[in-house]
Amino acid sequence: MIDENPFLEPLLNGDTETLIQKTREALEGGSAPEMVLQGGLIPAMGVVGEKFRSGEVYIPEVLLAARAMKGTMATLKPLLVHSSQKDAGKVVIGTVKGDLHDIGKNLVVMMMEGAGYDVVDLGADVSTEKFVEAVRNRKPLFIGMSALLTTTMKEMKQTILALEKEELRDRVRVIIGGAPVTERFAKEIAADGFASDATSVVAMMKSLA
Ligand code: B1M
Repeated sequence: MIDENPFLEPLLNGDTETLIQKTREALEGGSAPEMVLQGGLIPAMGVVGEKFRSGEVYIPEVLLAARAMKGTMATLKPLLVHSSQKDAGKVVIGTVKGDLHDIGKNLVVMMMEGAGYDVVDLGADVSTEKFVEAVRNRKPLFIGMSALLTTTMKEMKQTILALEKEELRDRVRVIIGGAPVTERFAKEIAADGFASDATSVVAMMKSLA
């Protein structure tokens, strides 16, 4: 039951300290870090989103929740990122232009680093030009794009078209994700891969290798 989610109240209150405390308690109680994230923190964030949509909470609360989530991810990161090797290949990643949502993208980065990828994180609100420049100069195996808004998903297609125009498309595998993104959309824009969550992203990348 989501009401029993111990992370929801501190998240709604933007209370980073209590959220970290609850995270530690769950870990000490034997829950795996992946479970704490997928089964607790992410669903709680989903509830914050629902409450935002229904007008029960406003932008400042969502911002505070996002800050608390980021603080807690720093606690989880060393447990999720097991590998210090960086030999799986290079990835350039970012949240697309016009989109400031970066919590999910940061989780994806953690999982990639944990699997030994050398990740160049361009951050959020990344323009097509910046992605193209990074592919040209950094020569990654993968380019990853994240979008959380239905209005910014189109930027993914723009970037793929720009890579084609610059004759760089064949040099890199394009992978995409984010809450409104689907497998079907990925096919429509001719991306190479799609993952619905951070835990499946690495398996998807390996399947493309
Ligand atoms: Co925004 N927001 N927000 N918001 N926000 C959503 C996305 C929304 C669904 C809320 C709602 O209405 N219920 C809605 C979008 C509606 C739509 O487009 N149809 C929305 C809106 C409308 C907005 C604003 C327009 C609000 C306004 O200003 N009126 C505004 C836009 C700002 C902008 O970007 N230009 C806005 C602003 C914000 C904050 C800044 C306050 C904050 C973001 C803070 C930050 O990220 N630094 C925020 C937040 C926190 C959310 C919600 C509540 C939570 C998002 C989140 O972090 N989820 C969100 C509601 C929701 O999603 N339920 C909402 C947790 C995260 C772990 O999941 O990001 O899905 P997610 O990532 C997953 C997967 O998607 C996947 O793996 C991740 C981990 O499992 N994944 C990938 C993600 N990227 C991937 C890439 C991959 C592979 C997998 O390969 C490369």
